[in-house]
Amino acid sequence: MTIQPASTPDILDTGHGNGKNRVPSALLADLENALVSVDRVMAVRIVRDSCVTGSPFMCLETLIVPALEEVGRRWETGEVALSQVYMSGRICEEIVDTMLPAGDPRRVDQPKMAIVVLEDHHTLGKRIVLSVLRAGGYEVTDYGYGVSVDQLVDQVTRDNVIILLISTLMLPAAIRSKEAITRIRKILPGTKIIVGGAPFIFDPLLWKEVGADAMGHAASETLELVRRMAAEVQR
Ligand code: B12
Repeated sequence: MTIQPASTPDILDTGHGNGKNRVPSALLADLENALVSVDRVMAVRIVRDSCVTGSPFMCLETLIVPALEEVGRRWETGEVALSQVYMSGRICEEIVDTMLPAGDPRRVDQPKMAIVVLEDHHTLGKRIVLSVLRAGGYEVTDYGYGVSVDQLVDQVTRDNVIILLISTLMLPAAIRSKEAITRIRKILPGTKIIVGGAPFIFDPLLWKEVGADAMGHAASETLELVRRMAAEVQR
């Protein structure tokens, strides 16, 4: 299947990064096309050739994330199958793995931090956020994905986590974060909790309703949020 750059202008503002980041719409369409065709080699080549300048995070948020979102939108309209969405996600995960640095052993002095995908198997957002934090010099414990509320409360308490990042892509999981946050606050009242993922973007008040301290729209906001939270807990 070939994806046409459906009546888009030559340059797209993807909406990520305050409108500063613009990529050619043809490039996005090429990447979408490679993803739904499960053409891993082509997808890697497109990203590699178009991301030679600038930071890898910029590339992620202006090219890879919008391309994946567009594949998802086409799934919603019945144009592509779930298997194509799945393979697109897997290919993007592999690309992200090669682009973003693994943890640096020399970490900044920081409060204990952890990240989780709560009751959800959408891992890509967490992976990107984690990479941004690690690239920014933070050591972050990765609790993985599909973690239940009970498991999360146990882990956070055991590790005495001071800054917790929760990612959810499914609305039910986002709503469940309220129970996790309430229980964690009872045991560790000083813990700062940042949430993120699609449900919090769709409903801009949801992060407050679940009791979080902050929400992040994109991985690029994460470092600033974490720095702010770290400053608050160290005050
Ligand atoms: C790819 C995808 C999948 C892949 C996931 C592959 C993987 N390994 O992650 C597969 C095919 C497996 C999948 C499965 C399902 N999916 Co799905 N999926 C998507 C899709 C198309 C893209 C998600 C994605 O990876 N985006 C790219 C990443 C990088 O973006 P992101 O997660 O939003 O993260 C960014 C920001 O949100 C932010 N961020 C994220 N987390 C955090 C956390 C913090 C602390 C901060 C600061 C920032 C932050 O930073 C990231 C980078 O900028 C979305 C559609 C969409 N528009 O989101 C549907 C979507 C999330 N899926 C959906 C559904 C329904 C499902 C299934 C139930 C389908 C099914 N019938 O089986 C299953 C359930 C899986 C499960 N149990 O969790 C729905 C959820 C609807 C809802 N209201 O709950 C969506 C919204 C599609 C839709 N509109 O119906 N899915």
